[in-house]
Amino acid sequence: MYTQAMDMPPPAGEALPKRHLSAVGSPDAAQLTALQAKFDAKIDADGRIEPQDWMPEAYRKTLVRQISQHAHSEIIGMQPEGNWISRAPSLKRKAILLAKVQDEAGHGLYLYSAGETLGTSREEMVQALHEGKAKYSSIFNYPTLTWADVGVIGWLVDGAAIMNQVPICRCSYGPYARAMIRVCKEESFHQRQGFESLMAMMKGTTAQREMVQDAVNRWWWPVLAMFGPPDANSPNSAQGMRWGIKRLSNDELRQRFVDATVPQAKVLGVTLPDPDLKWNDTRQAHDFGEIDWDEFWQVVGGNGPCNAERLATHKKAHAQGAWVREAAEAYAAKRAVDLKAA
Ligand code: FAQ
Repeated sequence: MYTQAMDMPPPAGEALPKRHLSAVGSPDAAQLTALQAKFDAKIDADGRIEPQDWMPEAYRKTLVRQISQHAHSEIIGMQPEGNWISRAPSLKRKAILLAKVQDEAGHGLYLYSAGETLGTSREEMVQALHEGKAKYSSIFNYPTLTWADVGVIGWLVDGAAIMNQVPICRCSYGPYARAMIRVCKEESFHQRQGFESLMAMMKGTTAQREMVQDAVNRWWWPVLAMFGPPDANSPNSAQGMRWGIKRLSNDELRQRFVDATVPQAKVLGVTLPDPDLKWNDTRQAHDFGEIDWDEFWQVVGGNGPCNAERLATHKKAHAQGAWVREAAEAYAAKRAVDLKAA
């Protein structure tokens, strides 16, 4: 990621390095047509677009939107589970949870780096989050009421995240695709630890089993909504798929997730809270009930149970970390002077 981050277009307003000029230095109409044709051919051939390549502005903008929102989700997503680090039931569970939450921070950082290769700084991305211009996943606006919620986040939320992210390993934009490969490996560990933690509780007391079932009841529907609106109401899908950013549609991923999760729920011994959930022999897939899309849009619009708290916590932590950023900048400036003098 670091080498990719160095190989990025300069910030807005700064001169382009020479190697970019032939590709993007005020091309005339004929040059633009040729650049577009080259880009389209690469997409059609399932090639990778790299930061130094010419790309249509709309492609760049879509990637910055999706990658920055993905990064914000990883960072804000640390909060619901982070809330339980000091209350984990054993040293072993605490160590696992600490490692998992730190992994999410790492994912956020890879993703901000991938976003920066498109010419938008991390500062700009964070500012857009704070101003409410950039979204983050709806799922992180729900509270973690009991220890079982931590296991359910691992099993279902990380499970859904993997289902969505594995196809992004083949995304047409190289830095995003490569970041996803490592992220998916780590998410896979997260999913397994969540399942294992729930399994331990299911083998415990009646009260523990009830706690797991209650958490599954509360998280199941918001997890299904995580995949985004139905394909018919997904304004970004068609173009995202044409560009090879999205490989599978929101509904296809949701269906795959339901089909993969039903047998896991059986092994665990929990009931998925959907009376309409049943195997459809004709479709060779599970039918399932209607998602509450009004609730989803309320949460996406900032009115979920924890939206205000999540954003306020992020803003506070960002302000408290200002001295670290200032110290890093001062050190970098000093090193630059030292290197010049050497
Ligand atoms: N929440 O036209 P589409 C994780 C928005 S990481 C909020 O279908 P698109 C790891 C969407 O942005 C979880 N907003 O959009 C972890 C768009 O609004 P915009 C995050 C949503 O981009 C685990 C509008 O609705 N993963 O969990 C949501 O083609 C445990 C219309 O939607 C990613 O970000 C939503 N759920 O498809 C961390 C994966 N869904 O931007 C900690 C990468 C849709 O036009 C603990 N992203 N919207 O204003 C994607 O795959 C896509 O961006 C989708 C949405 C599928 C999320």
